[in-house]
Amino acid sequence: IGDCMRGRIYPLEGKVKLGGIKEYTEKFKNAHRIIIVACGTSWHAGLVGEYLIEEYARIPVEVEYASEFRYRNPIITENDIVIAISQSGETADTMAAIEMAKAKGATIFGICNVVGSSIPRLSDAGIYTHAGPEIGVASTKAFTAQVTALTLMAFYMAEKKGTIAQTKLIALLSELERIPSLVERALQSDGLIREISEKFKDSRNALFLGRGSGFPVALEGALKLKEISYIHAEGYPAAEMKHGPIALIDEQMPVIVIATKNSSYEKVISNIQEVKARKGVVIAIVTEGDTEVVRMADYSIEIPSADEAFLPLLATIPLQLLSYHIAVLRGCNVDQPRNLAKSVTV
Ligand code: F1P
Repeated sequence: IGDCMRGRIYPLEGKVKLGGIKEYTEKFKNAHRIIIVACGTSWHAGLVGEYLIEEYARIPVEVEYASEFRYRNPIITENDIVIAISQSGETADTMAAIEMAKAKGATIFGICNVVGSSIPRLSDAGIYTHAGPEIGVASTKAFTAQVTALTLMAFYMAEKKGTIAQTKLIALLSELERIPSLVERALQSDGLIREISEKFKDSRNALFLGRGSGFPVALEGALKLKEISYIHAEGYPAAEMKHGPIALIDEQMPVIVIATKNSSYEKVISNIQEVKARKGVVIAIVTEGDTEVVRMADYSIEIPSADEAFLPLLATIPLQLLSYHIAVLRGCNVDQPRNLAKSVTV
C-alpha cells in the first residue's frame, strides 16, 4: 500500500500496469464527488471510506451497491471519480458498474486484492491491497486491508487538499505505525471471545450496533455472522434502533455494541441503557481500561485505545473472531459456507 501511495507502477504479468494515487493527485484534489461501488464486505469497507474521506479530505462521497448501481441510470460526470473495491477483482456487478461509469467519462480507481484480476484491468489507476490470498470464501483480512488503503487515501487527499493540520497528520501517521501491534493486542481476546461464543452459539438472531465509522463495522460484524454461522443478524446505526429494531429486543437477543471511547461514547452509553431496559443481552466492544460500559454490559471485549480514525481496523477484529468461534461451535465450515461463492461472476 505504501508503494501504491507513492505512485509506484505495478506490472501485472507484463501486460497491464496499475498506477498509484500519486499520478491522480490532481484528479482527486479537483473531484466534485467520489462514488464508491462494491458488493458485500467490500461495500462495508467503502462505507468506512466515506466516513474517513469526508471527515479528513472534505470530498463528497457516495457509496453504492454495485449490484444496484449498474441497473439504474445514475448521474455521473467527468469530474467524478469512481472507486471500485473488490477482494477478488472479478465480481460481475462491480465490473458492470465501473464499465457504465467509465462510459460516462468518470475516472476509475480500483482497490483490489488479486493482482492481475479483471477490475484492475478496467481501472485507470488503483491500489493493490496485497493482503495475501483469502483462504476462506468470506472476506476477512481483505476487509481490514481495504480499510487500511482507504484510511491512507483519506489522509493523502487531506494533505493534498490542505484540509488537515500537519501536526494532526503527523500524529495520525505515527499512530498508524503502531496499528500492527495494536491488532496483535486485540487478538489476545481470542480465548475470552471463544467463551462468549459458547453462550451464543444457539442464538437465532443477533443485532449489531455502532455509530460513526463504527456503523459499517457493525454491518460487517452482522454479515460475517450470517455468512459463516447462518445466524440471522442485522447491523444498524445505534441511533436508528429506536426507529424499529428496538421492537425485537428481549432476553433472547444478543446485542453487540461498538462502545469504544470516541466522539460517540456518551450516546452509545444511552443506547446500551435502552437495550438493557428491554432485557437485551449486551456484548460490548470497549476501549481498554473502560469501566462505565463494562459495568452495564453483560460481556465486554477490550480493544486498545487509538485515534478514532483507526476504530474500524481494531473493532473489526473481535467481531470476526466472534463469528468464527460461533460458526466453529455450530459445526459450520467457516472456509466454505453454503451457497456462497468466492467471487460472484454472474
Ligand atoms: C464481494 C463479496 C464478498 C463476500 C463473498 C461474495 O466480493 O460480496 O464480500 O465475502 O465472497 O462476494 P469481492 O468483490 O470483494 O471479491
